[in-house]
Amino acid sequence: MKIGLLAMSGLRAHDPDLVALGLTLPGIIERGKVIATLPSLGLLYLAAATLPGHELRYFETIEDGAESRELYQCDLVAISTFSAQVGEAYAIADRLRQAGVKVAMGGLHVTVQPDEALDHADYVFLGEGENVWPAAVSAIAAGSSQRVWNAADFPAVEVNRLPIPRYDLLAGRPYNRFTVQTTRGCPWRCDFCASNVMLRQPYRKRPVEDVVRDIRALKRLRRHPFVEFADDNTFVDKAWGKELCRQLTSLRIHWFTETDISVADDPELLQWMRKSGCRQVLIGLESPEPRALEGLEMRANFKARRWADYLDAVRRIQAHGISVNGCFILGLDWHTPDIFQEVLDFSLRASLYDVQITVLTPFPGTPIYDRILRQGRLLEPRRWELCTLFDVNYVPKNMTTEELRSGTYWLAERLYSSDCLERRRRSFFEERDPPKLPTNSASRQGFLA
Ligand code: B12
Ligand code: SF4
Repeated sequence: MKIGLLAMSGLRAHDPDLVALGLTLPGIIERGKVIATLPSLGLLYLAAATLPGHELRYFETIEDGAESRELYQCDLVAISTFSAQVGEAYAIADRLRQAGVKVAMGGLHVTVQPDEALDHADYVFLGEGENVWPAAVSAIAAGSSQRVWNAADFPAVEVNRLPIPRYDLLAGRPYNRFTVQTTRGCPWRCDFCASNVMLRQPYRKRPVEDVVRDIRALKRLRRHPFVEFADDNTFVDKAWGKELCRQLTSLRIHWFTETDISVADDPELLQWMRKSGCRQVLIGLESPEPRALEGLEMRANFKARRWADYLDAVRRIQAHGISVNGCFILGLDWHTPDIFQEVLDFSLRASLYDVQITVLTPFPGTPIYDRILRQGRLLEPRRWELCTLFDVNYVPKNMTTEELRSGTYWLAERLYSSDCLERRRRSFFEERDPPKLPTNSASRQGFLA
């Protein structure tokens, strides 16, 4: 079969005031340019898992959310979905099906809303794709009428046997960054989290050699790629993390990842990270106000327990020349209108190199979605296009919806102004140490033991 893989590209936001703000603020423009064009790693994994005998092509939606004409020459189109763009994805699927092209949909959104997706797709996939996809493609090619394919009915994906994502399908496209995965999932369970944890698998680390193998494959495409690890929480296991960094060092790349604050506890790990090309870690601090963190992480109250160390931990990481992108969620239950000033103050005090502010977003399938719905606080249920992390679609507990919106603009204007960017970053450059190479071999032995 001719199989098209369709990624819904670009960033999304609907609130017109916020969009206007995003177009003018240097901090937002900077980050937007950097990430807006990342390719879909999920689809590149599916491509790698496809059995020989099929022709594969990778597509991105065009700027206005439309699809390429060439997609209509495919027999089957696989679309990957997040909530914010699922309406656009359904519209494309409807058009393709009207033209006789079969459509398969998978990814985070349809995994939790399969019934809705069945109105638009011939085949709906739940969970991780690598094991279910090859069997489904063979069955579809043979004319099977099975419409729902659940990864839970197949052997679990073993991350020590993942193939190299088909980066080669991206050749000729102007990406400046690429994603590679080193781990899947996260050991924590935050009530708002809509990441890979939704795919319901435990936290898994890949063999370091396989990660290196994948980056070498990328380097055949771009000699010095900037790599974003598409992980939820990379450095849970510090010994494994050091081995990863040791092996990355020879590749001479620059990289970015998402991890939790405990990375600050291990200076040797931080040194290896810096040495191996780590430029930035993105950390979900969520709130400078401690009461809002209570119970947010449901397994061990991890975030509330770490709050007292936030300022120091950020300093320890940045002192190693690794910038921190601190993420805050605005509108958590304990937040009053004071939260905007508090985030601003904390960001300046901690000299956070980058700050990401988002509004609390009830993504389908999350505990917070069920709670807010139950409490009658969801403004427009099922308007998934508002799941952008920037659009407000619920009534906060300790402020009004309008206060949350206007407070977010107020904060964005200040945080991302040239003046504030410079103040936050000046301290980063002043306080960081030159990278030191760890000489102690004890931890290497520890890792191997
Ligand atoms: C890299 C990334 C991006 C990149 C690339 C997006 C892309 N096209 O893949 C960029 C920067 C462009 C991006 C943009 C956005 N993102 Co983003 N992004 C991520 C991140 C960090 C990693 C995604 C990833 O590569 N995962 C690894 C791959 C291997 O996993 P996967 O995609 O889930 O695919 C597997 C399965 O889902 C399944 N599968 C997926 N698709 C299909 C299709 C078929 C047919 C089948 C069979 C299987 C299948 O098989 C795959 C392999 O197992 C995640 C966080 C996370 N950890 O998930 C957030 C995340 C996905 N993003 C999120 C959001 C909100 C956005 C934006 C809406 C932000 C905005 N305001 O614009 C946009 C919209 C995305 C878009 N245009 O489609 C949310 C989505 C939540 C949700 N449920 O919808 C996440 C989870 C972050 C978060 N915690 O809130 N994002
Ligand atoms: S620590 Fe991050 S990735 Fe892990 S569950 Fe919480 S929000 Fe999700």
